[in-house]
Amino acid sequence: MNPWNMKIVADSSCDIFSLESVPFASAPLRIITDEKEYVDDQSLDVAQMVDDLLAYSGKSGTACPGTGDWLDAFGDAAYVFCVTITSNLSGSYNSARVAKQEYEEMYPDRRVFVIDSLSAGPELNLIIEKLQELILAGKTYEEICTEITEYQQHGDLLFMLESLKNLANNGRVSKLVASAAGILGIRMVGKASEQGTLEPLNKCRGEKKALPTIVQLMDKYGYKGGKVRIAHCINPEAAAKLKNLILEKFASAEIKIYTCGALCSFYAEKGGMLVGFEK
Ligand code: X90
Repeated sequence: MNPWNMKIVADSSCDIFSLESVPFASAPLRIITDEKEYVDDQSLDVAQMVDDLLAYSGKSGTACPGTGDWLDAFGDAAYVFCVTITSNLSGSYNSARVAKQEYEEMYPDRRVFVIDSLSAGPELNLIIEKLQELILAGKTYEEICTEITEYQQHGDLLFMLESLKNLANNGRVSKLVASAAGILGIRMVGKASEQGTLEPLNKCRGEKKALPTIVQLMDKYGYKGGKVRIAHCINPEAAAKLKNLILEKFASAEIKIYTCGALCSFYAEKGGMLVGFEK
C-alpha cells in the first residue's frame, strides 16, 4: 500500500511535531491562564511558558483539541491513525471520536482509527513510532489496526514529579496525593494505571533516590531492554543520569531523550520526567 495516503495524527501531549518518513500532524492542547493562552504547537517557547507560570499565581488550566483541530490535523489523508492522551484525564479522545465520525461521513471512503493511549507523553511516542514502522512495512489499514492494538499491551509509563499542584488544581489527582509530593525535596514516582490515571507508587527523598527507583520499577513492570523514551521538563541532567542507570542494568536498552511540550510541561512541572518503555 502506498504509505502517502496514510497519516499519523496525535494530540500535542505526545511532545513531537514531525516525523521523518511518514506524514504526521499534531492537534494542539491549550494552556490557559487569566492573562494568556498558550497553544501547544511548534512555535511555542515552552521554557518561557514554564517560567511565566512559576511567576504567576492566578488560575490556570488546559483545554483539549476541539473537533476542528482534529479535522485540520487529518487533512486529506485516506487512512488516519489518531493517537490521544488518556481518555480518563482528558476530553481529547472523545473529541477525536467526534471528528472521526464527521470525517468518515464527509468522505465515505476514508477511515480514521482512534487510539486511546491510556497514557501520556512518551508512551504515545512508542505507539507513533510503531505506527510509522508498520506503515513503512507496507501493511494494510486493517493489519495496522490489529497490530497496533496488540502493541499497546507492551507499553508502559512511569513518571517522577516534584510538584502535583497543577494536576490537583485541575482535578486530575486528589489534593491528598498532591500534598504528599508538595513537601520540599520529595519526588513522587508513579505510573499510568491500567485505566489511564495517575497511580502513585513511591515517595522518594530527592532525585538521587528517585532515579534508581524508576529503574527498579521498570524491571518490576516487565522491561527487558527494549525502547525507552524519556521526556523531561527542563531537567536534562536527570534524564541523562536515568539513561546511564538504565544502561548499567540493561545494556541493550534503546533510549531517546527529549523535552516535554507545553501540555506535559504544564502538568509534569519543572523538574518532572516521564518515562515510556516497552515491556
Ligand atoms: O484535556 C485537557 O485539558 C488535558 C488534561 C491532561 C491531564 C493529565 C496530563 C498528564 C501529563 C503528567 C504525568 C504523567 C501521568 C500519566 C497518567 C496516565 C503528564
